[in-house]
Amino acid sequence: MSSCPLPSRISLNNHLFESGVSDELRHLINDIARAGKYVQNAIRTTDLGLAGSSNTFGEDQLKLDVLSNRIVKEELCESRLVCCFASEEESDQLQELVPDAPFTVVFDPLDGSSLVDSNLAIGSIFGIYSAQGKLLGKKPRDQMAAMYLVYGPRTILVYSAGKGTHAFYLNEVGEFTLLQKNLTMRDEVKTYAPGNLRAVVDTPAYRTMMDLWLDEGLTLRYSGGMVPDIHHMLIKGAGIFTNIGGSKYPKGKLRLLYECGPFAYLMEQAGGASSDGEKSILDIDIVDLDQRTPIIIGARGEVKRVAKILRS
Ligand code: AFP
Repeated sequence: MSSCPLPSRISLNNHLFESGVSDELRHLINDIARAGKYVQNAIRTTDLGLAGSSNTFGEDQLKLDVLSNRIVKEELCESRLVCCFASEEESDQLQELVPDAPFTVVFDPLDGSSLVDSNLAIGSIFGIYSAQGKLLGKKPRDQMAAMYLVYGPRTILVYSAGKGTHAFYLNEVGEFTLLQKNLTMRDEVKTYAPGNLRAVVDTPAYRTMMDLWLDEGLTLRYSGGMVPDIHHMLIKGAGIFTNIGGSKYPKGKLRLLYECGPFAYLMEQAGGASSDGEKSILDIDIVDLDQRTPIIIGARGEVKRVAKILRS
């Protein structure tokens, strides 16, 4: 290595290698990153119309949802490292790719479909588990890695493989290059991102929380896209995001496996916290692929405060 010039930039692959991530996991994360490039291209070039199909939750699928899902599956297949996968856009079954391969991948290929036509930032979310043992019965704490891509004015990739949470940007030649290593959440709240606000109607404690944030003069930062809204907190190093049960979504709108589990992993690796109101999201037993959970995530002290108020 002594004859190597000092790198002028740190690529995702180099960062994974230097972080001691296993070769197989490094290859898989690189392959998922490649899928993100194709999804980004699809967002910019695909017809935004409806696909005429619906996902297992009965939600209409955009052509983009279906295409993004296909893109991710192609890359997972090509990696030859994925034993099974579960996609939010497909059947509520774990689907087999390569028996005996080391990883199980769960993903939401395009989160924020309702924002696509208004050209707001959206994202892809991934959780990576060992293929050893059944997924049902594990907890999100068993993830080996988690990552997301946020497609906005720039395409950003954030991952953790258990040694901190790190951000990369897609540069002009199509390489993910280190933007910020070791994202760190301070115990500070300047912004709040309250999801499923309709729940204030039948969850008085949520209205109490809203009133507190308003009285304390916090700044509202909520786009309706989980990926950019939580990315905002991780990059700023402060804030709170909630999506709790009530009204149309008794258990909260967001899914444990595809959305809350990966973000809880990334947030806690960055020194933040997560809760379902009782315990860390990472400690919830995975009992079925489409289970939903309330989520409180962000600065540690505020997560505790919100959970306490919502329990009251
Ligand atoms: P869509 O995928 O239907 O746009 O939903 C996005 C989402 O799953 C998540 O990204 C947001 O945080 C959440 O829903 C927004 O929920 P509310 O509209 O209830 O605030």
